[in-house]
Amino acid sequence: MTFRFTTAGESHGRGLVGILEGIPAGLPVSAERINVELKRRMGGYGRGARMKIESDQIEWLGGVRAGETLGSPIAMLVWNRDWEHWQDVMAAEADAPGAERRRQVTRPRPGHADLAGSLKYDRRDARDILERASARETVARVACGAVCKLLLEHFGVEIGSHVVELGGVTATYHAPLPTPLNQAADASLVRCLDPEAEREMIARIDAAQAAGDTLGGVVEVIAVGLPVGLGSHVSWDAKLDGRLAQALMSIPAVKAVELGLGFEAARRKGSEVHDEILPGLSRATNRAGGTEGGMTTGEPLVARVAMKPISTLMSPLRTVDLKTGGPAQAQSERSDVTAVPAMGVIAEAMVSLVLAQALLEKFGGDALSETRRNFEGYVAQVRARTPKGAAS
Ligand code: EPS
Repeated sequence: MTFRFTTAGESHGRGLVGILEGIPAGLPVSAERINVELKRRMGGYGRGARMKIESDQIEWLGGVRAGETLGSPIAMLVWNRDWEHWQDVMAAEADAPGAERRRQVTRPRPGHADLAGSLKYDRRDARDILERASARETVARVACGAVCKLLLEHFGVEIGSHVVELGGVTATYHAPLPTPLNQAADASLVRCLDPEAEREMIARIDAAQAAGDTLGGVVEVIAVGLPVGLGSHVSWDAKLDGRLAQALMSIPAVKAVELGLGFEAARRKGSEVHDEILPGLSRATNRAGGTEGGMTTGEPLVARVAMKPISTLMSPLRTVDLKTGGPAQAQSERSDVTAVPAMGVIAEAMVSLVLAQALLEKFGGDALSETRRNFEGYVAQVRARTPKGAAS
């Protein structure tokens, strides 16, 4: 079964839909478990008023019966509560009562999809672009990712994240990280493990808000419990590191992704980069961040994801009014000061989607029981290759 997922929906439209295909039959799922992830995504200090309006929860539309997946496409719907206030602006039918192009956007925001999208799609009103480019779309990604998380959990894989930088403040943290990681990170208003850095991050968010400005930051995503050999070295598009980078870079406002040492690896000598192999086939270090040759090594997968500051500024930058061609101030609408803590939850979802796909490629299975048999056979095969007398 081909694994794929897609989303539909606009930020202030009726709602968002996620469709996920290729999950084997027999996986226990519940709306409650999916909604936990949606709630985590809504949080974080620095979010705007929109999150006070929404209360994201899924409704199953297909693919699930009596608490188990059916092997058919899983469809989930999340209503936009804010749609109530936007019904006329966002009406789908030309002759819908009150349908009109109110709240047009003709002053594109530097950094947003407004300008390139308006020119490419030949739209006079950039709202036709920004409604879909909005990070609201990630609700549906997180819902699909949450199903994948449940699948991965079934195979002993756990995924978490924490904020390591926000608004130029860098957190200090030491290995081993707390387990479960998300329990510790979610207890912080900015999902940061360093209380001193957390205080400074919050102060900078307050200052940015007062100045009508926005802040970016960096999140670290960690997946533990992975078997060796997900992904492949054989072709460019099979390489897991490349697939992770693509998935993470597709998150709105993300500008860079690092695995393991990332850019730092380019500055060091080989002897200070590569992870020596010890008896039992474990590693002395994990500077690679859990992949070699486009495959998992069995060590924790560690990805860092950098997000630029949100491009809706309350103290707007210079732009051009597309209606007149003259200089103008960019559109400023209600928005977030920062969404870095939420981005961590979205990054977890994207990593879950990539890892679930790679796991199902390796082990197949129309039913979860079949996937498990194949998984256990492979794990036993790898274990048998561990040199005798070595630690397991
Ligand atoms: C967003 C602008 C804000 C954010 C939104 C992303 O929404 P609004 O324009 O309605 O205030 O809150 O994020 C979400 C709604 C969400 O669910 O994450 C943007 O322009 O990208």
